Amino acid sequence: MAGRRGSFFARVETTIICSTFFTTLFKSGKDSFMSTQIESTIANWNRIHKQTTRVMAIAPNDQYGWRPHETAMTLGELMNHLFQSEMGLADAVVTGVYPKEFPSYSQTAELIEAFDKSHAEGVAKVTALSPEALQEEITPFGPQWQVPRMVVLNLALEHEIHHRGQLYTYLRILGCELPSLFG
Ligand code: NI
Repeated sequence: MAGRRGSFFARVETTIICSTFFTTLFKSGKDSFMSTQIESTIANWNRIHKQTTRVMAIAPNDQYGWRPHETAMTLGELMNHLFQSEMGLADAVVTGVYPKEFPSYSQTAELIEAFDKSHAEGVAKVTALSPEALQEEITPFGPQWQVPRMVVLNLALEHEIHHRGQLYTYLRILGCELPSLFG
């Protein structure tokens, strides 16, 4: 009886040890997968930022009021939108709140300087988040859209690429000599 009970407890104990082992193994595998994914997203984010500012750098200061259509943003609004929305989305990833007010600029050189600075700050704050925190859900645009922080970070990249293409077209219409985006 004692032997049977002993083997029963031994089995329970083995099961507990094994499940703890596999849970730990699975969790560390998941964490290292997330860390790799975050590192790759940050590397992409830095690359995209460099390409974007290379295009922004040729925007003429004296054309900030120009727009290709009466319903479209002006060049100045589009340039500031690129800078402000990245700042806001990076802030939202970290704090869960999209800010209401942003600085704005009317000169390309100043705007890029501010964008480089806010980008570096955003990258540092996002990099400091743990893989668990990046999977936590937040509602920066209201309760109807509840998403993990990581999704908001990916949205920042997607949004920048979208508006960068728009800026590229603006500058082409304005007759600017465009840099190549890749390479
Ligand atoms: Ni936008």
